[in-house]
Amino acid sequence: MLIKSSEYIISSPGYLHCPKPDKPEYAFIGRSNVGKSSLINMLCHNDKLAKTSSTPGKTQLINHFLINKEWYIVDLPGYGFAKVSQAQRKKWGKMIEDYLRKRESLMNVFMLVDSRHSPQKIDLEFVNELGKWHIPFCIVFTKSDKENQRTVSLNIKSFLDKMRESWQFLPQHFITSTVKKTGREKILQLIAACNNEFENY
Ligand SMILES: Nc1nc2c(ncn2[C@@H]2O[C@H](COP(=O)(O)OP(=O)(O)O)[C@@H](O)[C@H]2O)c(=O)[nH]1
Ligand SMILES: [Mg+2]
Repeated sequence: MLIKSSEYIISSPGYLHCPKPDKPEYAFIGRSNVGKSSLINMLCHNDKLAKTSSTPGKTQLINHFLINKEWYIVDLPGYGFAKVSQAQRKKWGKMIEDYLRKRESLMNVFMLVDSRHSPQKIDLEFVNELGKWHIPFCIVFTKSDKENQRTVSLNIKSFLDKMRESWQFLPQHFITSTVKKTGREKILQLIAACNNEFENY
């Protein structure tokens, strides 16, 4: 898919404030610092679109970006930031759950996992929540350039093995690096296929 335009639209405090659900939408979520903004920028070939490395845990908003005037990318606030209070965490949880479960135009969630690390409890827990809520999702293993190939492969395998303990079928997964610019085409292909589905709906 060719990206002809990408623009920031709005930041919303909850799903009720989001733009009219008349376009297919793809949400990106993961721990803060996992590489969400960088990935969104790489997908759009637009380094100024999503803000990278802004103070983690600060923005608790649902950010909409309009791509090619026909579909949305949504940057969701990251989880797992240590300095966030219990109350804020709860508020985040409620906002995310409502958005994910109630947003009619949400076609797929891209759940980002840092490929430098062995499986983290917080990521596995979030994956299980997505399953419990019947949200379609893929996993994106980020920053694959930061560790050697062997470590990356091992971490990915361990994560998927952990998932197999409770999942009969595994979701599709992608391996990305915004430094080496890898994984972009495959993700855009999936989005293009889902966009077609939305049109035929
Ligand atoms: N080497 C490398 N660094 C990355 C990659 N993706 C993100 N980063 C870096 O990781 C940090 C956090 O990225 P950011 O996109 O802001 O993460 P977010 O908090 O999930 O939105 C920044 O310093 C990025 O430059 C990647 O694929 N490779
Ligand atoms: Mg970010």
